[in-house]
Amino acid sequence: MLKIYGASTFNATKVLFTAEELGLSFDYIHLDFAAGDHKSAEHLARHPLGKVPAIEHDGRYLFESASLCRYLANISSKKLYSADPYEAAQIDQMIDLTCHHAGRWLAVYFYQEVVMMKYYKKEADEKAIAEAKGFLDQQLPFLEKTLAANEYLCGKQLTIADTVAFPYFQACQSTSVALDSYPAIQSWIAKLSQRPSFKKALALMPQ
Ligand SMILES: N[C@@H](CCC(=O)N[C@@H](CS)C(=O)NCC(=O)O)C(=O)O
Repeated sequence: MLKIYGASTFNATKVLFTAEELGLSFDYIHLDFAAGDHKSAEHLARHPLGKVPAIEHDGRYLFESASLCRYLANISSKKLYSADPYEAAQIDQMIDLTCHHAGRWLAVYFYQEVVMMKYYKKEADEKAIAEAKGFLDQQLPFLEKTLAANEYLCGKQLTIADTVAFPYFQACQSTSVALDSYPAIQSWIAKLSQRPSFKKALALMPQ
């Protein structure tokens, strides 16, 4: 039995998108941040920092979105991943690059322009946005070059590198991140947005 605990965030979207793409059967439990569900003793047993996403699989808990996606692929005969150590490492390096670099800076835009401005009605920190833009200007050209040469981030097949990276880009469509000079990234976003698995994942979470 697989249970996925989440909220309407891009980290939870990564796991739901991966689970849907793998065709796994699971229950989704939506935590209400406003009610403090994620800081309850019950949830702290699943995630020691009281965050989402987390999963329960056959009575055992795991957390950290990219690790969860990798775990789900591993229990699905390595679908969306690879049994070959070098290919698996290539997928892992793309996941690390998106989570620790490009995704991290896209998350700054999302936090400042969506969470702070739209949700909390506060001023965005322009210095933080300028810093994020500076790093994205260095990092997005690499992803553009990769996607101009390949259909997906790690070649011709969709992998967990895509299901982990894509939710950052999707979430940032409602921010001022400028992707005009990155046509290959834009067509990858358009293509992944249309996947039935992604639509199903989004439909699970109140937006
Ligand atoms: N690196 C973690 C980040 C988890 C995280 O920060 N989750 C946020 C939502 S995106 C959260 O639960 N925030 C609530 C809180 O920290 O109280 C992952 O990828 O799972």
